Amino acid sequence: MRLSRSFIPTLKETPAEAQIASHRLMLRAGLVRQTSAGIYAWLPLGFRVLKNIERIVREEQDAAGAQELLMPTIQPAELWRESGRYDDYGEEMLRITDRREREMLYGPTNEEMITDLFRQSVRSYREMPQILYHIQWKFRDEMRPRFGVMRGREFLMKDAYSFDMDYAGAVVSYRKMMLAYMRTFQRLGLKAIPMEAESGPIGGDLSHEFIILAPTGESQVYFDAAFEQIDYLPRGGGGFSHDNADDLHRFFTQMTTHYAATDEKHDLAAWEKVAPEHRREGRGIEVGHIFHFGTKYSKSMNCTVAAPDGAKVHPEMGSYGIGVSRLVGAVIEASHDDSGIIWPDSVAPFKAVIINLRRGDAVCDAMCEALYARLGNTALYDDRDERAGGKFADADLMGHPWQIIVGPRGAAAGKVELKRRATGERTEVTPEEALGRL
Ligand code: 5CA
Repeated sequence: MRLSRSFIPTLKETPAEAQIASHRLMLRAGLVRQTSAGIYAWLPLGFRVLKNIERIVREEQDAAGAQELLMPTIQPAELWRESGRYDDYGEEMLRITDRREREMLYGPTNEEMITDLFRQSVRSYREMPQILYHIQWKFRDEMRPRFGVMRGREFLMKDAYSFDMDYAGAVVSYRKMMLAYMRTFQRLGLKAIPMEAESGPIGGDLSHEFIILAPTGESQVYFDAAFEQIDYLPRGGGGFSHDNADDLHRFFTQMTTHYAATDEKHDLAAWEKVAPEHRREGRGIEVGHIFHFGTKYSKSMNCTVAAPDGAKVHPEMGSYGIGVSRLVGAVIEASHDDSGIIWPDSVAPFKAVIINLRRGDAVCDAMCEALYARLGNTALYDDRDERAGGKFADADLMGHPWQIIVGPRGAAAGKVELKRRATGERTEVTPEEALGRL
C-alpha cells in the first residue's frame, strides 16, 4: 500500500480518553476508532492485525482437530430460557425484540446455540467426539467498558465447544485445547501462563485462564518462572502432539505442576514453596479462558447421544474462548516503547515500510518503486511528500518490523539502510540483501 493513498489516520497528540499504552497507540497509529462506548471500527491497519491474529488462532484450532463453522450473532431468547441463563445473564445481555415481538438477543457467547445445533444432528457415539468452533463478534453490555478494545462491549471471540461421551474423553479435549492455546500464544509472540480459575457464569468444575503480564492488567498474578522456559513449538519436531494421549498427559502435568494463580486463587503456603528466584508476580491480562462444565447444558437442553449399549447419554462438554480483538491490545501492551508499537513479525500489518527520504529524486524513486514492486502488498511504501523526521516517527509509531530507508546518498551508491524496529539496529545493505533479510 502507498502511504500517500492510504486510510491510516495517525494522530500527533495523545488522545485524552486513553489511559493505557495499547489504547493510546491504537488510536495514534490509526488502527481503530470508537463509534459508541466500547464499540470500535477497525481501520485498515488495525484490521490487518486482527486478521493475522485470527489466522493464527484458526490454524492452531484446525491443527488440534477442531472444525470451524459460523453461528449468527443474533440468537432467540428461547434457547437461553431452556438453559436457564436468560434471566441469570442480567444487564450484560443486549435484548432485542423483532417486528413480530419475538425476543432475541445479541449473543454474548454460544453454549446454548451450539448445544441446540448438536442435539439436532448427532445421535450416536460413532459420531463422537466433536470439537466445533467459530470466530464471531459478541456483545456484552459491560458496565465499564475501558482500555479500548481490551474491555469492549462488542468484541471478536474465538469460541470452541467440545462434546465427548464421558469424562475421560472430555479431559482429553480440554488438554488438546490447552495445548492449542499455548501454541497460539507463542506464535503471537506472547508468554501466556495458564492459571486455575473460577468458572463464573459459564459454570463447571475445571477452568483455566490464560494470562499475559502487563502493568495495566486487571488482576494480580503469581507464577513460577519455569513457565518462561517451555517451548511449545520446538523446531525440528519434539514437543507435544495433540493426538498422543501420553504427550497430552505430560503437557497437562507441566501446566498444572508449576505454581500459577490469580489473586482469587492465590495460595500463600504453596507460593512459599516456590524457590524465591523463581517467583514472578505482576499484573495480568486474560487473553483466553477454557471451561469443562460436564453436562450442564446437555442436561438442561435435553441433548443426548446413544452409547454402544443403546443407553442415552448426555455428552460431557467444555467451552474454550480466546479474545481475538482483545489480543490486538494485549500484543501491544507486551511489545511497545516510547516511540510506538513493535509488532511481532507474525501479526504485523506489513512486514516492512519502505521510506523514501527524497521523493522526486530519480534514483530514490526508482529504487523505492523497484522494492515496492517486489514486496507488493506485504509492504507499506511511504511515498509522502513529508520531511524525514515525520516519516521516521510514523514508521516507529506504526511499528513495522523492518524499515527500508532509501536516501539520496546511499541510493547513488546502490545502498539502502535496513532498520529492525525491535532492536533499533541499522545496517547498510544493497536492496537485494534487504529483501533477503526480510
Ligand atoms: N463461552 C466461554 C468460552 S467460549 C466464554 O465466553 N468465556 S469468557 O467469558 O471468558 O470470554 C472468553 C475471552 O473473551 C476472554 O478470555 C477474553 O479474552 C475475551 N473477552 C471477554 N470479555 C471481553 C470484552 N468485554 N472485551 C474484549 N474481550 C473480551
